[in-house]
Order: sequence, then C-alpha cells, then structure tokens
Amino acid sequence: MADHVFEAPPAGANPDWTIPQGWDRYTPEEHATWDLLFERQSRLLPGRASEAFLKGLDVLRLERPGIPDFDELSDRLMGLTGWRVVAVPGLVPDDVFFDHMANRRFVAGNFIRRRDQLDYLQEPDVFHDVFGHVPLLADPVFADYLAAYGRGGQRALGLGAIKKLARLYWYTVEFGLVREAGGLRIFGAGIVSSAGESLFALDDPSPHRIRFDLRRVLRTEYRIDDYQPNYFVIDSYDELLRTTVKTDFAPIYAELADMSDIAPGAVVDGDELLTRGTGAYHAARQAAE
Ligand code: HBI
Ligand code: FE
Repeated sequence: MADHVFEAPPAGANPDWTIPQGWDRYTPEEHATWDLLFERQSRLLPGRASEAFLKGLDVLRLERPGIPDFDELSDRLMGLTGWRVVAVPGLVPDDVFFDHMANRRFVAGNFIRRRDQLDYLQEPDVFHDVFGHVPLLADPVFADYLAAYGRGGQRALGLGAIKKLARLYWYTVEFGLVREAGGLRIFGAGIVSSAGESLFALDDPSPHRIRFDLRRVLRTEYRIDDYQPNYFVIDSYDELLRTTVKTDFAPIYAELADMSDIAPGAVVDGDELLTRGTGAYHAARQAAE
C-alpha cells in the first residue's frame, strides 16, 4: 500500500490526525508540480467538468499559481458553505475520516506526488484532495451532501456497513458523473484530477454509464488500481442530497445483506444504461497482464 498509511497518528500529528500544512516548507519544484498538474487539467475540463466544479475553482481562486495555503482557502470556503480544509499526513482511519467530514472539515494530504507519479498515484495527495475535491465544497448542495455523508459514515460504522457505504462515496464523490447542459459532465474527484480518466470517463466506448440507483451502487464493488469499468450518472446534486438525507440506510443495509455484490463492469437487470460499454479497455489490460 501507499507509504502514507499510518497505524497511529505519526509524530507531531494531533489526536484527530491533523498536522500543520507546512505551506512555507514547499519547495519551488513542489509548487511547479502543482502548476503543471493544474495547467493540464484546466485545459481539459471546460465543457467536461460539472459547472459547479468550474465555478468552485473560480470562487476559491484556485487558478492562482502554487499549492494553495489551506488557511486562506478555508477562510474563503467557510464564508461560502462552512467547510474548512485541514491537513493530514495521508489516509486516516475511517472513524477519523467521517468525524471530520460530519463536522465540515475536509481532510487533505499536504504532500504532493513526485514528477514520476504525475499520471497516477494510489494515495490522495494535495492535488487529488484540493484540486479534485475542494471546488465542489463551494457548492451549497454538494457541501450539504458531503456533511450528510460524514454523518452517514458515523452511523454505518456502528452498523458495520462501512464497506457498502464506501461504495456510495466511491461512485459519486470520487468517480461520479452528472447529467448537465444536455450532456454528461464529470464531478468525481478521482476523475477530475486525472488527465487520462477525464477523457476516458466521458469519451471512451469501453465503460458502462449507468443511471444512479442507491441500492445498485451499494452492491457494486470497485477497482482502486485502474480506470473504472463503470460510472454512475446522477441528474443533480439535489438528487444525491435527497437520497442521502431522506433515506434511512439501516433497512437498506439489511435488505442488501443477503444479496450478492455486483462485480465492476457487470450489467444487471434493472440497470438503466446511458451507454453500454464495450469493456475493450479492461479486456486489453487483462490480456496484457
Ligand atoms: N483518509 N485522508 C483520507 N482521505 C480519504 O479519502 C479517505 C481516508 N480514509 C478512509 C477513506 N478515504 C475511505 O475509505 C472512506 O470511504 C471511508
Ligand atoms: Fe478522494
């Protein structure tokens, strides 16, 4: 696994795993890595990313050069939706993750990937977390959804249902698509922070694009090591918020407990397919292995 996964808060971290961002310790090369990634994505995303994402980049002034200072970013974000960005050394335990989220604190890695990891790294660095996730936190509806997700995560911990709930996060917050402006747009941070997947998710004939359905998503496994074999499409952030706030998940977890999981890339009865994928990308990767 990644070299930023810790069993206990590392030396210097607070009990809630937060650490000082250490903004003045970033080197010019690290700022230049951010600028390189930012420039590449901001060329790709107009017309491809959700309007709310592009608006968030603008209102949070993320187009300014260099790695953002979390305190400045949080001041602006607080005024908009009550969210803050707090620095952590890497992946934090689920209960810590959900507690911060339920209290509108977005945990962001303070390290940035190396030049030889530009196209992919398994752990959330500052570009994935801040460029990928933070712009949508400026949208009031999405901001409420994520806080509701945090509360849902705390409940799911009690019900031993984290594995299922993590799928909702994965297929929306990380890899979600939204119907917008007469087409499909990206809102998932994992896509929007990746040059290759920003193209693959919308243009490639290989993945399925399936209409979002809560039960279907909670049953569907996902891959963490490559592009997604399927994406789920919502109609609006309102739909996500309503689904998460008005639904009592406990009976759904019970209902799904004796139903099988669905493999990534599978199509099942009841799926409303916006596009049925060819699966060619993953078939070729399989053949190459
Ligand atoms: N920790 N820093 C960090 N960032 C994440 O995105 C994250 C995490 N811990 C757990 C986690 N994500 C997911 O497993 C949640 O779905 C629980
Ligand atoms: Fe993420």
